[in-house]
Amino acid sequence: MKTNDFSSSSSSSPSDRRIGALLRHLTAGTDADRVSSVFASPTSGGAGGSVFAHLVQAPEDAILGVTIAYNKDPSPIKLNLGVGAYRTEEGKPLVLNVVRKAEQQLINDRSRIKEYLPIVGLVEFNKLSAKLILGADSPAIRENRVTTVECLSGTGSLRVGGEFLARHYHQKTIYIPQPTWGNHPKIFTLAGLSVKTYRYYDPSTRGLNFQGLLEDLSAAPQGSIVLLHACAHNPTGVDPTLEQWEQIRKLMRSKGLMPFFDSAYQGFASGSLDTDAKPIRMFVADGGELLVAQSYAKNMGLYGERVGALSIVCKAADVAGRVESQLKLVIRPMYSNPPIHGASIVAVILRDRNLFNEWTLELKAMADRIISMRKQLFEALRARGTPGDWTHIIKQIGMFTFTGLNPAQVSYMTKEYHIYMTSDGRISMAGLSSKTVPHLADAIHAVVTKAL
Ligand code: KET
Repeated sequence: MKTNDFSSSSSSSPSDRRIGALLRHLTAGTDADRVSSVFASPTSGGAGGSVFAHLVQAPEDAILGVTIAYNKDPSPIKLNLGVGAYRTEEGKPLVLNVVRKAEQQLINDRSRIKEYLPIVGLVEFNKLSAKLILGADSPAIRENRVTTVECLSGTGSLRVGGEFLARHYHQKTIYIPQPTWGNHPKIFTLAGLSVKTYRYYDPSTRGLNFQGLLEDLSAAPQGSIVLLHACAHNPTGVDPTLEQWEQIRKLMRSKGLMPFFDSAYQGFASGSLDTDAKPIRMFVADGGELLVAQSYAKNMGLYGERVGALSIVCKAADVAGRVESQLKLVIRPMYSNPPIHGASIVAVILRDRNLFNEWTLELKAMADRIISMRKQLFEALRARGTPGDWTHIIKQIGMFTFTGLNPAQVSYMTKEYHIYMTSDGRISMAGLSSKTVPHLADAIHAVVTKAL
């Protein structure tokens, strides 16, 4: 088990840890002189110079920076497989039909106003979101043991949940899988938690390192927080089986480890909303407590609307009420209250049986298109006789394939083929189409036969 640089002592207070993390963040990659210049007199800008002149250029984000590089490329054959955002067969972003219908309904309703929402967001949206993830018949919902707050998509939900735990939970360490979505360590460190990793992926099998996972969670201190990808693990596309989830659940409950689920892809893994929520529901069914961060970015295509929810399942209704009161104290100074539009769209779709059914069909169509891209890419490599075992392309689940290509190979593919992807070799299958599969297969074939 590894402790990363970004983690800090678990004995300091959340605000100390946050300040420490911010300092490390600010001074990363600088030498001692430059570090001290951060604290030089703020008015020492020099003759007409800026007081910010000492700033070093920060690198672009490892995922979102790929799109920036792609946008700058004038090549007509360029292909963006970086960010996890769905594209149609024509390579275009998709606004779901149900979303258009819901928006029309909202616009036609002249009684709608633009007042502030409560700190916890749109209450109907919160109730419907809890039902969507925990199941309509969830005992926790029936017993009023769940509190749900609308947050700024998945990222905001993780951030609010992280800060709530840093303030009120007795253990300040969160274990995240190795590897994981690149924003996780930053979100939780800045929320005031210490971040450690547990083994997850085995590059030699391109599958789950289940033994390593169990060993690391067994060795974690009693009560530690554990970040779990609910489904469609990012970036590996490797999920535990339901039997493995059951073993993880038993182990975690026996050690009082606190599950914090990140559900950014509900419906995208299997095509079914209920199937993809099963691991979470297994943990709810045992009566224990947990957190879950939900995002509607991918499954409703509401990326830029920033709509998501944080639910905390508690053991008793009175506790859930007090938890909610404390969540409000986390949210109010952060962004006061969440936006109204995206949550209203989701509420319209989730409350209406017809729209809901239509949504599930559109979602299934997106998931199916991704699965068909997996098959096409696999076949294209087979047809080219590309050396190596590529069955992981069809075995992995969700939006991404973790190809196993190394950073040198990725950069060659970008330079020579104008194919953009994250340097860890992750490709967004949702960005691929039947027309672009041959180009990608040519590039992969070239790069693996080149021995870069
Ligand atoms: N969790 C995971 C696992 C995740 O992959 C993402 C986004 C999020 C949370 C946050 O999504 P939000 O838009 O805040 O609801 N991942 C894709 C986009 C990004 O990096 O922001 C990606 O990995 O490409």
